Amino acid sequence: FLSKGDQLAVVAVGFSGGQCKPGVDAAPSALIANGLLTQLREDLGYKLYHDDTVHSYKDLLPASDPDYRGMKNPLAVSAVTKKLCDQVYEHSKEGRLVLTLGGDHSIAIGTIAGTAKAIRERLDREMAVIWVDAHTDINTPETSESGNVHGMPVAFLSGLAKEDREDVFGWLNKDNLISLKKLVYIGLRDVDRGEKLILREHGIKAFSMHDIDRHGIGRVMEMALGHIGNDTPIHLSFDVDALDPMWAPSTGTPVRGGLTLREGDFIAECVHETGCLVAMDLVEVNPTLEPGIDDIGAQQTVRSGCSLVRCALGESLL
Ligand code: HAR
Ligand code: MN
Ligand code: MN
Ligand code: MN
Repeated sequence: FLSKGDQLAVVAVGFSGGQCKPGVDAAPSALIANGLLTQLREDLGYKLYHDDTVHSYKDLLPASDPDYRGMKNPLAVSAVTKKLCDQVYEHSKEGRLVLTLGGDHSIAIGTIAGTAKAIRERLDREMAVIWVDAHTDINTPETSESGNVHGMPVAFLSGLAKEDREDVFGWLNKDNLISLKKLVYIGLRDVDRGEKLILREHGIKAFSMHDIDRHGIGRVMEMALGHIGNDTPIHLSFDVDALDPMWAPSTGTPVRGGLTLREGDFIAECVHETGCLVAMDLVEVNPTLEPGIDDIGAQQTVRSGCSLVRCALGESLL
């Protein structure tokens, strides 16, 4: 009831400027070449809104983009996410479920800002975010040790990080922001010191791999969804590096000890079951990073990514 159940907008974002490794921009094409859109259309029965382009936003990229407050590519990431915010907002406002294929995780600044605003206007509700990741991506420009904006999206989206300059995320309005009370992390295992302080200070709900080992993924999902509460619109932001490198080796910052693919799929299925999913991001697939031989690692990562999306969109429902 939160979205028009059969209408799915797909936004393909070939952008890698939130971090330093090229290749994550090739993910949307690789996911689509693996048959993802056909599966969503033919097997799952969605009516797709997709313009058959992978957006690279070349016209938005500045000629020169010096570091600002320690952030790398600040103008590019800001301009691209602002445009993406508008695209996602337009779809979400129409009641469509929005699937965004990244790209690195900085693009969530655009997607979440877009849905948060649309859901406020359309349903007068504050949306929840389930962030599935090895990382918390909640560094402020000042706490970040890397300067990579893909480690900062949650800080900008929650208002923890603020910037007046319009061309460096100053375009983010109060309408675009989310509440830290309605944020839940799942899959964490590589959290910076400064980020741990932020989690503690704000009492942010977080389930690490340790919690999943202790309680099992079933109980963790009960607790995660219980925290959000019934009938709350959910934006699922899924970083493929939440999966163990065995299932997703081709990603920029792999961390050992992650989710099995089945656990990842289960998370996605549980979110689907709520009936409250309004948007999903799948990010950080980098088919050009190949730690194995031939293409097997990249292929496995792409297959895993497709599986997560299909599960979130209802594949396993009987
Ligand atoms: N915390 C580190 C940083 O801020 C690493 C972040 C890595 N992020 C991702 N997305 N791959 O989750 O740079
Ligand atoms: Mn498009
Ligand atoms: Mn991430
Ligand atoms: Mn990550």
